[in-house]
Amino acid sequence: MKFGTKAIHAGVHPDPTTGAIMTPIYQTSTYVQRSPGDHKGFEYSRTHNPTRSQLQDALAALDNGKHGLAFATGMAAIDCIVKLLQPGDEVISTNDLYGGSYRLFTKVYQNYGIKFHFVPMHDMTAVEAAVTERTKLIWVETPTNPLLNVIDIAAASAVAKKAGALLVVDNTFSTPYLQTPLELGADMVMYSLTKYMAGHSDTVMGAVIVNDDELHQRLSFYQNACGGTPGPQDCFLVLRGLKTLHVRMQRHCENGRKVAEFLKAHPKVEKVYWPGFEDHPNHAVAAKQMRDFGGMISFVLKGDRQEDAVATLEKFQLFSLAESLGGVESLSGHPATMTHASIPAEERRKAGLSDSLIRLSVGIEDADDLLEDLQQAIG
Ligand code: P1T
Repeated sequence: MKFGTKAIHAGVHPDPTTGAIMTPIYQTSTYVQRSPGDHKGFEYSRTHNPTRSQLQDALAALDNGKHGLAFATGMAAIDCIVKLLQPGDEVISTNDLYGGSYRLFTKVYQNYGIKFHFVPMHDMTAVEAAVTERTKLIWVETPTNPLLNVIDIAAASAVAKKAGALLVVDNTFSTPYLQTPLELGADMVMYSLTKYMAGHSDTVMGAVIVNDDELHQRLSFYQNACGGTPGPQDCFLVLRGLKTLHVRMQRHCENGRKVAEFLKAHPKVEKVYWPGFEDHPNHAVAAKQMRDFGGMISFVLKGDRQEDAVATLEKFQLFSLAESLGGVESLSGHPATMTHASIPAEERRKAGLSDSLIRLSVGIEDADDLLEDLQQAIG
């Protein structure tokens, strides 16, 4: 089955009692048993819920994976993955990543005796150099948030296999429409479903997709034992969003290209970060592992001054200034003070993240209106 058909049909089925074509919202905490242990596969909604089950199956199908696990937020999904580790274990992570992931790693799990190495992962020799006999997890985000570096998933998988470590790919920016990491050797794919997957800026959720049965069992143990599961209403909203994922992503990519090219040609713009450009340092890797280049773009104005970036952000009319990304509406952001403020300034600078960087999530509005808004804001 092709992607667009799967987005609409995979994992879901008409309700057996009424024939309802849309998955019902099973707003229930518990399920009646005929005799102790004699039930229909559902005992308690933290553990299983039919709306969540259909979403999990749909998510697994889109990533060509075997098992899907849904969480209350993207951070809860990341938290569940890190729970696979023991004190003394080491993680190698990209040094350019979502600020909340960095905060969870350094401010929470470092206190539990897990060591994190942050390296520029688009250079695979830096990853190899950080491997020790304690390396248990390799954390890839690609393209990265917010600098749009592209990490070679197949190469990272080779390093992980040699080290005996698990490879995770945070696929939030790409979605399975653009990239399917399990097919490139990743052990786990992780999502903030809040973004493109749900797609309408109306819910916060996360997911992990895996192939391996034992890994799935370990993760579902933590999903239930720790309890970071989503409610059925939110699962329904993501299921509804997934049905248009391919159509939305196609337009995000088309508009992304138009916005990236407009910015690159603008005399007041110093640098544009977008993996679709042939002169992007990782373009060859992006062209190899992605089916298109997405709608996330970052840029820096000439002069590299934070006050100019702030003035531009204040002038946007259509690119609303807000955290998050991946919704139908265009958003703008200032990573240094918003999404990446939890990364110390020195670490941000080392990763190449300027305090004057502007991040855009290009929506699916008419591209002409988006370009007009950029023109009036940049001047
Ligand atoms: O916000 P939540 O659903 O918990 O997901 C966290 C998360 C994980 N991974 C990536 C790559 C992300 O971008 C995020 C959340 N990011 C934003 C809120 C943002 O504006 O970048």
